[in-house]
Amino acid sequence: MPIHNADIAAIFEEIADLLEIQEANPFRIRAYRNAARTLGELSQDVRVLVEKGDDLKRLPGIGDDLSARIREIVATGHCSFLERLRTELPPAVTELLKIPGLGPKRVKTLYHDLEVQTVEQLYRAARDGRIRALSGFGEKTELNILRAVEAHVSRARRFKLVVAAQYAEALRTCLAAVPGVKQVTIAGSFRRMRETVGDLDILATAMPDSPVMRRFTAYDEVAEVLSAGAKRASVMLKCGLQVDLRVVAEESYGAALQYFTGSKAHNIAIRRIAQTHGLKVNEYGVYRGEARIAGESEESVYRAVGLPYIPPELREDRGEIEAARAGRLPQLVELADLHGDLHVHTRATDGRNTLREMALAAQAQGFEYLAITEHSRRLTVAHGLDPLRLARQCDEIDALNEQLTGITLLKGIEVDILEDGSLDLPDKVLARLDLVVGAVHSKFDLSRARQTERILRAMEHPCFTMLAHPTGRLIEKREPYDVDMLRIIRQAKKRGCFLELNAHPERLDLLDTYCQMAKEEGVLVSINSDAHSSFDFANLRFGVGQARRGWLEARDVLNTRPLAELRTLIKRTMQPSKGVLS
Ligand code: DGT
Ligand code: CA
Ligand code: CA
Repeated sequence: MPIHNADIAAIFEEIADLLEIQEANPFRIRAYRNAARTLGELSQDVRVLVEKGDDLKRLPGIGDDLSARIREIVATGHCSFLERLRTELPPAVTELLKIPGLGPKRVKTLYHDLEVQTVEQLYRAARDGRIRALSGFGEKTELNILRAVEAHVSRARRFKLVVAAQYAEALRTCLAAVPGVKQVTIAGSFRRMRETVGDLDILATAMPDSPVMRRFTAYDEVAEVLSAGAKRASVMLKCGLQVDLRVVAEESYGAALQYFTGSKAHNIAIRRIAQTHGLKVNEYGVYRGEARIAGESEESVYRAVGLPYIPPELREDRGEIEAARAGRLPQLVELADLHGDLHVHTRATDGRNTLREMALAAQAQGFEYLAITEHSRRLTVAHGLDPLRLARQCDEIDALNEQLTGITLLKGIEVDILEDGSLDLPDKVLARLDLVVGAVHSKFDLSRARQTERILRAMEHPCFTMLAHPTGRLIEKREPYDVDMLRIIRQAKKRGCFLELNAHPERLDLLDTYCQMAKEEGVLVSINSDAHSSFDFANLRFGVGQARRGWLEARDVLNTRPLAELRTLIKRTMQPSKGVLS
């Protein structure tokens, strides 16, 4: 049975939860959580790394113990340590930890004093007023628990794109290898590169005698077959992700792909246009009366309604149809357009690889330049750089640039923007660099006015080049902080600086709608990996997907520029002579 990163991550999360209920050593718990995060967000399949004999310890947060656990899971599909822990506690207890407001301590009390082991039992205990009597709970907590359980049960689970991709790509490979199968495409929100995916919608064409349906419902990771017919089936995977498969006739493939790619709003708008032409569009084709006039390709569907092909990432009914009509569709940026990356870390702070390793990995991506942007001293958890260590790294970069050919390292920093908008390193230190990437890593909950002022002030600094992950959101974990993004974008315009689109799968920040805003205001966006290891460059594809959803063309993206042009653009932001240093 193929093991995915997300499976291992889930095992490690569960281990961390169980250790927490047992009140184990906090460092040990954190090690499992960090490892789960690393795996959950990694683009490469860990199983493949294991099979290739790669050293897993090169991954962030993976030491000897965890590396051995991963090998065991990949080899056997099981984790003996987790199994031992599970026998020590009732099975549904970890589910209780997912209820907001319930930590391991409370779960322990509920379990020991009320014999609450499942979410249903928790709900009943709260409803019947039995929880308020427990020490450390009270009536208000009980009510909060009741509300949280209701919300928990009704919330439809969504999957981060990178996680959905791990399942989708494995399943596509499997289905494509079934005899008689011709085409397999993952449609739906996955194809539109939405940052999260509700379920997977797979479309296939196959010979009539192909066993594709049987193979699909018998796929190793299926937990439950929800429905199964000759042409369509739905399954629930063990990880909780639902997958729908439809097998369509070749002549309808384009129409079905167009229909199941969505979005629903886009499809409705397309059908309305079709009606004005006296046409009918459905998943089988485009019809004039009884006659089918298009449907074998998506292009043919759009052509039939008088439109050029619209790329999936734009299909949200956010102006793409009007733009298509007017012949003003953007020529969307592609991964191959990138000439470099302007935000990465190395072993000097919380990254995994050396300068040289990162440089070579960037070169293997086909990049011409790579900016090294470590954390600054304030971020002590990441072992941020002080002026001395930064100066030493700058010397190392100079020396390395002498040796390397075909790739140029740029000297940068990801400097903390402090609460008052000042930067975490002295001006003189910043002035020596090629670029300064500013980031908010603290005080996320300031008022909108204060958070905006803080960032605007940081951008006033004569050495400020780029604002990293501008809203600070972590998908499904932390809401964006409250800022006036239009003012920030206008400040960037005024100062000639740039906004980052951080391609880390948990960030994808700038958000797509703000990309559009930046483009309209004439501010260039830089698609950066924020790589903490040489593997992380693979995440750039998700950043590019987000940029495409934000209508960005190559010319709207800073790091599509060749090095010489890039240098000119970033030099303009570094104006120490005009500022404090003069
Ligand atoms: P998701 O799964 O929530 O991330 O989002 P989607 O966009 O993948 O939505 P899903 O899986 O419910 O349906 C897949 C596509 O099928 C959707 O993007 C458009 C099409 N579709 C579904 N329901 C309808 C509908 O009622 N009308 C139309 N025109 N299209 C629909
Ligand atoms: Ca879907
Ligand atoms: Ca669906």
